[in-house]
Amino acid sequence: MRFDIVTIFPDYFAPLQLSLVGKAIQNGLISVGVHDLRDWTHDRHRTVDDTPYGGGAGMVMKPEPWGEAIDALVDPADPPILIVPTPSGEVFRQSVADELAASRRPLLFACGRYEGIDARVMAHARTRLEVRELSLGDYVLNGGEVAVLAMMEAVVRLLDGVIGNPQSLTEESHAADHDGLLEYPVFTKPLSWRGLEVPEILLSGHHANIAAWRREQARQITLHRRPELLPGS
Ligand code: JEK
Repeated sequence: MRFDIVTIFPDYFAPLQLSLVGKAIQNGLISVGVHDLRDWTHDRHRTVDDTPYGGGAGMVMKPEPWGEAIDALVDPADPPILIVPTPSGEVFRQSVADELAASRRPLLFACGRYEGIDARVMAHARTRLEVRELSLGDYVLNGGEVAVLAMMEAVVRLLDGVIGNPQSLTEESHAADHDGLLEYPVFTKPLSWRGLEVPEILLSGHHANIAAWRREQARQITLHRRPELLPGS
């Protein structure tokens, strides 16, 4: 699967060489291009921003470099989904990660900065491409870069062959079994640590009782932290 990222901070994406996404690149399961938006400017100062029409604080990203970048990176024979992180986007949930991974389409990420990108860039792209304006969540970041790192990690770990142990994804896809509840707590060795013991039930070997205990723990945690996820709320 192909990923391209346009940003004024290419160095932000050095962490993609690490960990799971880095291994997926090394194994040839994905390929990633990181591109500096300023490469599509033509003035001496490589300007990417200007003052907002209608007034207001801050600056807005100019449309022309974005138009040229998208033109250069789109292969009409294999058109990407254009993903634009924005605080006003549809929330990026697991269901969105699932859709993007299943699409197998190339993903082209446009990282804005300042107050965002001139809206005509998205309007024009929509005439040729599928465009998704997505938000990581209800808080304000300074730009799209962190959102792209999170979205890419969520998509890449779903691709066939990326996770060494496919069982861990199979169990996740059974999340329906867990009624969409939050995770139960997990424990490993040692049995006693700083005066805290592993719950005895987990040592019993009684799988049905363990499953019932975990379901109840998940229900309690969900009730306290995310009551809106409980059925009938
Ligand atoms: C992309 C630029 C910064 C900051 C103005 C006024 C209330 C903010 C843009 N979950 C997410 N949070 N933030 C982003 C995100 C932020 C971005 C860009 C994504 C490009 N910025 C910025 C302030 C404002 N708004 C009204 C909200 C706009 C994001 C994601 N994904």
